[in-house]
Amino acid sequence: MATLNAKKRILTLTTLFTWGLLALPLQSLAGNAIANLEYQIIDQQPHPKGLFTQGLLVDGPWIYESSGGYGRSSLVRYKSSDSSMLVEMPLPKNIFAEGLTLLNDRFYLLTWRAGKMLVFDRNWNPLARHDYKGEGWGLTHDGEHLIMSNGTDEITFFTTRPFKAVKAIKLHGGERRWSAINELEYANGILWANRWFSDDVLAIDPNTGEVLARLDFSDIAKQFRVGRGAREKVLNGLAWSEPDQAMWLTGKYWDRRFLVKFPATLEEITLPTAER
Ligand SMILES: [Ca+2]
Repeated sequence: MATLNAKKRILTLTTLFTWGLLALPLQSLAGNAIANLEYQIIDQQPHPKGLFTQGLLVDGPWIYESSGGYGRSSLVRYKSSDSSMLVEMPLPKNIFAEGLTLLNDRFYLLTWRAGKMLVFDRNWNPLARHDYKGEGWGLTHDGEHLIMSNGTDEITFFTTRPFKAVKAIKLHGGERRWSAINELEYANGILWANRWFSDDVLAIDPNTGEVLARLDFSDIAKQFRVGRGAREKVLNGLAWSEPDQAMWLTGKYWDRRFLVKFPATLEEITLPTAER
C-alpha cells in the first residue's frame, strides 16, 4: 500500500508540475517541511523610497500605504499603474504608524506600541479610535474581521462593531516555532504574512494557523539591502491585486515594487499537503 500511495503521490505531483501550478523542491516532500512555492514577476513600478513601509493595500486603481517612525509617520496614496498622483498625509508626531487595512469604506491603522487602532473615512478624516492589547504590527481583513499580527506567532481577529477581539490563532507547522509575523494580506481564503527581517512570505490557514507554504523572495529583497541603513531595508508590504490575481510587494525604503504571481488558491497550495 505504501508503494501504491507513493506512486499516487508522485503521479499527482507530476500532474501539478505539468499544469505549471506548482514547482516544489524534492526536499519539501520529506517530513513536515513547508513547501516552497515558485513565483513570477509580472510587473514592477517605482516605489517612493522615502517610505518606511508598514501596511500596503490595493483599492481600485490606487495603492494605499502606511509609513512608520515617530515624527515621520504618514498615510500615502498613489496610482497602482505607475505610482503617479502621490498624496501623503503626515500623522501626528507621537504616532508610529503600523499595519493598514480598508474595510467597509473605513481605513484602520495600527500604532505599534500605543495600543490605539485609528479609524479614518475614505478622505482620511478621523472617525474613531479603539484600544487593543499588546503591540500592533500587520493588519488585514477577511471581509468580516480585522486580522492583526503583534510581532509574535499569534494572530488576532476582531469584529469592528463593536470593536472586539473574538478569535486568535497561533502559527504552527514545519516543525519549528514561528515569530515576528508582520505585514498581512488576506486573499482567496489564505492569510499571507511576511516575517520581519525575513525574505519569506508565508501562506497560513486562517482557520487553524497552519503554515501551508512559503514564498522565498530573497532574490528580490537582497538587491535593496545595500548602502546606508541597509539593515532596515527589509521586505515589507503585501497588497493583493484582485484583477491581476497577483500580489504587489515592496520593502522599507525600496525604490521599486513588484507584482508577483504564484499558486494562490487553497487548492493549489494544499494538494501536496493532503497527499503526504
Ligand atoms: Ca497588506
